[in-house]
Amino acid sequence: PPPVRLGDYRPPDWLVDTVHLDVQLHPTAARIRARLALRPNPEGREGSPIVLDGDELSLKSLTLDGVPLAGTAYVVTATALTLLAPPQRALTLEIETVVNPSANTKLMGLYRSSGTYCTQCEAEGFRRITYFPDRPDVLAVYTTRIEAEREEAPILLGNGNPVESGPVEGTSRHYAVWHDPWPKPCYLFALVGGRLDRIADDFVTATGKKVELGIYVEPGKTERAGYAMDALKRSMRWDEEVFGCEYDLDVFNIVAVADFNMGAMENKGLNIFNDKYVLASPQTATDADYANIETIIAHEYFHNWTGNRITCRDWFQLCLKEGLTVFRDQEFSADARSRPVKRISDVRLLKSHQFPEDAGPLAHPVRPSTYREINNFYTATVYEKGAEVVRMLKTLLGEEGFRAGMDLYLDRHDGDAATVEEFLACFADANGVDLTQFALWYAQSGTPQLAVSGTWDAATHRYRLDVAQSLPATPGQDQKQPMVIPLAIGLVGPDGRDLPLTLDDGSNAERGVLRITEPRQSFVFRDIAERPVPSLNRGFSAPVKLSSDLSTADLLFLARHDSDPFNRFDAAQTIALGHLVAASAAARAGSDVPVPDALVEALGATLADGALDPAFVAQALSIPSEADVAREIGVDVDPDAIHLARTRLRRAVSAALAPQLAATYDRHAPAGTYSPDAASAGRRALRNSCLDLLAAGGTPDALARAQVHFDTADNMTDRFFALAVLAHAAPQAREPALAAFHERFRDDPLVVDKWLALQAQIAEPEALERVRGLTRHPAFAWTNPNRVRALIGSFAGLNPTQFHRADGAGHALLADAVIDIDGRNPQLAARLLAAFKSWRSLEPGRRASAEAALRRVAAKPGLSPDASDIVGRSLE
Ligand code: B3K
Ligand code: ZN
Repeated sequence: PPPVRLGDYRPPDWLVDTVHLDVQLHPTAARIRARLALRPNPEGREGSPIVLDGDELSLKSLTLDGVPLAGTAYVVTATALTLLAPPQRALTLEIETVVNPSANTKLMGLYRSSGTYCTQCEAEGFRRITYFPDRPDVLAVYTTRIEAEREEAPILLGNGNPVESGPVEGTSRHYAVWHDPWPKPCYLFALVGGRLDRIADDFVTATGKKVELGIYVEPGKTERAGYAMDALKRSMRWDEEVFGCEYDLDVFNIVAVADFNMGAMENKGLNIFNDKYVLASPQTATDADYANIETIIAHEYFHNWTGNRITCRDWFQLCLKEGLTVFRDQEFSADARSRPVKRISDVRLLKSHQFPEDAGPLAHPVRPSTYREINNFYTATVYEKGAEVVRMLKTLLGEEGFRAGMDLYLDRHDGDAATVEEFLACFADANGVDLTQFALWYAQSGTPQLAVSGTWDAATHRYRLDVAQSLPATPGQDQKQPMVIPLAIGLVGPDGRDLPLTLDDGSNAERGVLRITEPRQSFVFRDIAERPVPSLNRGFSAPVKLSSDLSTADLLFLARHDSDPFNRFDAAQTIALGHLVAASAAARAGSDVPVPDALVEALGATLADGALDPAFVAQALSIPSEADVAREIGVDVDPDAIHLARTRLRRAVSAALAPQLAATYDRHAPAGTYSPDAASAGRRALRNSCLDLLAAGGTPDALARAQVHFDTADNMTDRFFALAVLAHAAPQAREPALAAFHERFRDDPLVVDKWLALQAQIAEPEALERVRGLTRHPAFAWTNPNRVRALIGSFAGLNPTQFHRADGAGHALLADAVIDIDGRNPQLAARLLAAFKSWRSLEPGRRASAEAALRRVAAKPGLSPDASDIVGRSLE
């Protein structure tokens, strides 16, 4: 099929006002009767046929206003049902289709997960349930009747509010009717039927309406849903308080399923979740799992306004709901936990996932202008960079200006299928500003680069910052225009205090933010009596790659004194990264370079500073990952050299700081029973970081400590962390620890996933055979996305030396897996394939093997559009 282009958008020719669905659940032949009230769109083309999308449907009957349609009146193809010459007036179509939920391995449309019937419609899954104009700008009011064997599916859930339910007289079946009063696009449709347990709670909204809350899980797992429920209630309150968004139905249900292509789905009033992001107990979930659950529960809930009440006109506008909703969930978590630590981890995620995407063949704008397969655009760029763009808007407009824009957006576009332009217009109108240049953030791909240098004039007490911006060429975009970049800065005086930012014209840099709008700009500050150290891009105010003329001494100073916690963290990371780049080059040449004292000093000072939040210290102790270093090097990357350099650095830091690390470890011994709250999690994170660095030294003492940590852990965070340390650093303790862990949790698939993922990440040549062997382990299933991502995804994404083995066997393993998976689940295959996104930056030998693997995938007969889109763009 030809690519879809933003510029080709046309309003729908036909609208749908109401949808009545009658769904007869059946394992292999579910029957769907759809009654659609259609009318010509006054904004569409006159006299148009009715074109309804369809995919793998079996059409059983079709009537127009109750009269069966003659075979000549319509055409059915593999992708559409077209009524050739319908009367140009409001009319009713009744369509009966049959689908096979048990054979639905794509996990799109109506499928079964461990026997439970469930649906996934975003982006284009509703067409796998019935024929429909499957596009987000067709909004209808849905009434759904679901019928099933009571024995098989005692629970029947739909969107909106429950209307009625009961037995189907004289049969073993029962039914439930749900009505959703809010018009919605079909991608937000959902139903569930199954044997599930429920935890119930309620929430009283700001205006006093009571909402019944339910979380449905596999039988026997209700005690693991409590944290998700708590996160849901906190999200509902937060959205009222921070954005004035109140919930709008009588019920809100969440269902956890074991087979799911992504994290979760925001269907109206009926969110469906990957059970990994619902189920948690101290014994089975880590602190990171709890934090993810909190964030994702919030994210899907927040979509109720940003996504559902205001949806997207077309799929090019995906960031309108995703970037904005990620921004909202980040803010929620920042309020619920430590804001600086949340910011640091969000930026780390952005740099590790989005920056490489933006620097490679899969780069695309936050709002793409063309796609072949929309499911491949649920990317770090649309989500994470999309959130950064919203954050920049807030930085530029200030707290109040941002809120005014959001209020206007929520008011002006409630009920609409909106665009990015309409979103920006609200902020422009509410603040009386022009956002034309800002809009480039949505249109230009690539990570902007900022080069900053500073000069202090002792005679005039002036300090000048010279800033140059550039944006590298990316696929399809050779020429770029300058962006507007909000650069938050500070000038830090010798005593560590921020100096006033008075520009030479007497004005102040508003809220410490410089607006970079030109290719080159200079800013002169006056009354600077002593040479300051500039703290640049504070809080990571813009998603750019910044280079500066700061010396190692300057960075060390910032690492110790910057009032901005993000830059305090970042200064030490910059020192470490600089060293690792040099050390990787040296390692490749068979030599070594000394570890900078400044780095050891910075880490030591951080460890010694009792005033710092333990969670912050844990982040600050982390040595940049191998992927971070590879990205910094950029071309001709040798993963083995990077691994060696990083291992040496960690060993050196470990040796230099061992007494301090051990003391900090001991000071943070657990007090009392496990609690997932941020403060307790922060203490565990710090203690575990100390353990990790100690073990990196490889001393018997450190490894014994790790073994004790493993043996005495009373929660999954500590147990799994210690297991990881043993598996990576203590080859002789590895197998017994892995076996003990498996034995203990063998019946718990989500925990077994951790065990699979960990083994896939061992940076030793045996990892490849181990991964192959694990694909035959009874715990593994090629059909379950969580298992596949845990094993294959972790190998390809988190084990750079072994995935990029010089002999090409790692690349071949991924290609084999993708070719196999693609026949069943194209979305999952395409996701895994994206692990090749930085293949062009590898050294020539590995580049050749990556290319060969990609070409082998490309040559597979019958490759899905999903995989062929990724492979095509990767090779372009
Ligand atoms: N909107 C869904 C993602 C759907 C992905 C479709 N391939 C989850 C989310 O972002 O909230
Ligand atoms: Zn989302």
